[in-house]
Formats: sequence, C-alpha cells, structure tokens
Amino acid sequence: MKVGIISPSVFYKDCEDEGGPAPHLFYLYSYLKYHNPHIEVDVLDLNYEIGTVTCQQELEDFLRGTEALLQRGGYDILGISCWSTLHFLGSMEVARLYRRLNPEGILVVGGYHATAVPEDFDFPGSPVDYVVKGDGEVAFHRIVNGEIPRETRCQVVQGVSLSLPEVPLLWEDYKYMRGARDIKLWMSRGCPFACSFCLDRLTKWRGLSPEQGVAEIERAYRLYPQAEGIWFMDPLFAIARPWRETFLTLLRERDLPVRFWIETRVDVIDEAAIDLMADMNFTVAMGIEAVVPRILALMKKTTTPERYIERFLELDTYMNERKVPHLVNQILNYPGETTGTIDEAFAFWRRYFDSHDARYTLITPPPVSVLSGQRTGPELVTLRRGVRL
Ligand code: B12
Ligand code: SF4
Repeated sequence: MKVGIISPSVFYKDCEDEGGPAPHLFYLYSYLKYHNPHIEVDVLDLNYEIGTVTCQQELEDFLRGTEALLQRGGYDILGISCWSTLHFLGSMEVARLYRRLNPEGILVVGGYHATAVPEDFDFPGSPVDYVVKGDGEVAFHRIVNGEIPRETRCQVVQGVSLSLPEVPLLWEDYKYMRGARDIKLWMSRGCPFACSFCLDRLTKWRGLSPEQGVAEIERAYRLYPQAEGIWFMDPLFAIARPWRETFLTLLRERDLPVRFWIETRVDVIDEAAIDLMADMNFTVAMGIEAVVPRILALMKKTTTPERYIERFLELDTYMNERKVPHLVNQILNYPGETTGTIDEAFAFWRRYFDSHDARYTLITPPPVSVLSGQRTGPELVTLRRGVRL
C-alpha cells in the first residue's frame, strides 16, 4: 500500500513562513511510518515542489505539476493538509485532481482549516472521504489501517490529543530535513487559556520533559548540523515556570550555535526566562492580540486587561535592555471592534513607534489582520514611516 501526505501551495497570498520543513507533515509522517513500517509513506510539500500560486499561469503550472506528482506517486490513500485557510483553494484543487486520477482512492483532509470548518469539505459530490479535526496522527493511522469504515459521503473524524513522547521522530528518514536551514518541532502541544478565537483554547498542555526535549534537539542538530535555527512551534511555549527554567538551563549548557524561536504570552514569560534566553539567540513572539482593554476582554485573552497591557510594556522594556528580539501579533477587526477601538489601538501603536526603534508588518489572512512589530535598524524605521496605518 502507498500513502501520500500532501501540503498544497498557498494561493494568491504571501505567507509568513520563514522556511523549514512543516512540522505537522513531519510528525504525521513519523507516526504513520513508525507504526506501519511495511507501508510506503511519501510526503509532498507543494510549496517546495512547485511554489506559491499568484496568477493564472502559475495556477496552470501548479495543476500540471501536481497531476504529474500524483500520477508518479500512485497513492492508494492521500492525506491533504488544509493547514490554514490560505491552503483551502489549493487543497480543493489537489482533492479534485486526486479523485479524477483515482476514483477508488481514499482521500483524507486535516489541518486547522479542516478543524475549524469541516463542513467546507462536505457537499454533494465532494471528493473527500474523511475530514480529521485536531491532532491528526492517530486518526490518520486508524483510517490507513481500515479501522474507520468508509461511508458513501464525507465523514468527520475527531482527532486524538497526543502526548508527545508517543511520536518517535524519524529524523534520519525525512527527505525535507536534508539541507534544511531551520528545524521546527514541538516541545509541547495544547494550551489551558481560553482565548475565544483560538482552536487551541482549553486543551490540555502536554509536553516532553525538559530532558527529553533537549535530547530531541541535540539529536536533530547532530544529524543536521547545517541548521541555523530551531523553531519551537508550541502554541504556548513552556507554560510552567519550573519546566521553563530547567529546559532553558539545560539548553544553554549545550551551547548550540543556532537561533531559537518561541511563541508565548506576556503573562506567562518572565524576567528569569528572559535572562536565560538573553545568552542564547532567542526571538520571542507574543500573541498580545489587542491593546484596547475592552477588546482584550471580548477576546477572553485575560481577565485583567489593563495589567496585561502594562505587563507587555514592562517586558518589552526588559527585553530591549537584555537585547532579546521580540515581536507581537495584534488582531484587528475582531467582532465587537468599532472605529473608536481601532483609533485607540492606532494611537497606542503610534505612541509606541514614536518612542521605539521598531517596525511593523501587516499580514492579512482572511478574515483578520495581524499587526506585528519588531526591533530593527533605522532603514526599517524609515519603511514604517512610509507605510500608513
Ligand atoms: C506555530 C504557528 C505557526 C508557525 C508554523 C507552524 C507550522 N505547523 O507550520 C508559523 C509562525 C510559521 C505560522 C505561520 C502562519 N500561521 Co500560524 N499558527 C501557529 C500556532 C500558534 C500553533 C500551530 C501548531 O503548531 N499547533 C499544534 C499542532 C499539533 O497542530 P497543527 O500544526 O495544526 O497540526 C496537526 C493538525 O492540524 C493535523 N493535520 C495537519 N495536516 C494534516 C493532514 C492530514 C491528512 C491529517 C489527517 C491531519 C493533519 O495533524 C497535525 C499533527 O497533529 C497556531 C494556533 C494558535 N494558537 O494561534 C497558529 C495558526 C494555525 N496560524 C494561523 C495563520 C493564519 C498562519 C499564517 C497563514 C499567517 C500568515 N498570514 O502568514 C502563516 C501560514 C504559514 C504556512 N506556510 O503554512 C492561524 C490559522 C487560522 C486559519 N483559519 O487560517 C492560526 C490558528 C492562528 C490564529 N488563531 O489565527 N504559524
Ligand atoms: S494563549 Fe495562545 S494558544 Fe492559548 S488559547 Fe490563547 S491564543 Fe490560543
């Protein structure tokens, strides 16, 4: 049996992906291959194989290239990763191509978009057989092993929250790791906070132990010493203080010549962690999401919005002193936003940018906009002044 896992190109949009093999494809591959060594498993990341699609000509190239890859692959089962909404158009093109080439083949879709709106794949004549919600490893493995009988129409399968030590990572086997400059992996999954817009809300934090985490990083780095960056893709990195301090201390002892990336919250990260990270090359991304207390409360980001904003400013100052590069994401046009709250947010950021050496970029994944700022050199300050909010 031959199984394919495919991530379609993003259509008509620049995407904030600083590179490195997509971790969800790597973990899905590792879990399936480890538990089914007799099955041939192949991964196709079309952003690497073909590239993004921004015009009609590129769409035609994408369709031709994907058809050739699918024909060559001859997959009995194909898993499509509709990871973000930006992957939806590509996912549907791949699904239709696969169904035309393999009328009897089994077609599975998973990812954040699939989790948020599984009904997008369930319509009369849909080429999709299964839509997996949430963590995909166990559900995909069960579908591949025939444990979830196929029905005449698309069915939704609830994923199983994995504890990370259950995924032995097949670093040696994975073709996209060779030559990769960045390595992305998870120390944990899940988040106990309740932000109302987030699919990871109220999920149990489940991680490797600090020792297991550092051992995994060393293993990856030993195999791929060309790597320049290690990205921790945890929705909320190192929520517990003892875990964080042990992990960062162990990591610092390894003295790896790479840069690191984490995503955290302003009310989780603290000065002690920043001190440890300051000696390593860490970039800290903070999902601040809003700077207007009313909007923060609507988002259920925090129950103490004023203190939350104050804490961001304290940490920002401390990270500047300790020279830790950091950035924030802000969501605009959240339901409940008014012209008044937008004006308040822009006034906050104008004050901030006028007193900081910082920049922002606008990212617009439908239906939200994300504003992110990062310390940088004077040329980008000029750029920010050239861009109108
Ligand atoms: C870390 C992160 C990133 C990382 C990349 C992580 C990665 N996996 O590649 C970076 C910083 C690069 C990033 C970039 C972007 N991100 Co982001 N990111 C996150 C974050 C914080 C955590 C994601 C994560 O690792 N989750 C844990 C793992 C276990 O879940 P997972 O990756 O989804 O993988 C599992 C399932 O999806 C499933 N699965 C996936 N594919 C398949 C396929 C099959 C066949 C099956 C069965 C299952 C399956 O199985 C996987 C393994 O269990 C989330 C959520 C959040 N709290 O904010 C946002 C989030 C996913 N990102 C989001 C967005 C919009 C983006 C960008 C499009 C932003 C932009 N405009 O550029 C880019 C897209 C990058 C790209 N090329 O795909 C949105 C998606 C919303 C949407 N509907 O589109 C989220 C939900 C944030 C939000 N609330 O808005 N992101
Ligand atoms: S803290 Fe981050 S990961 Fe957790 S629920 Fe909020 S947005 Fe999601």
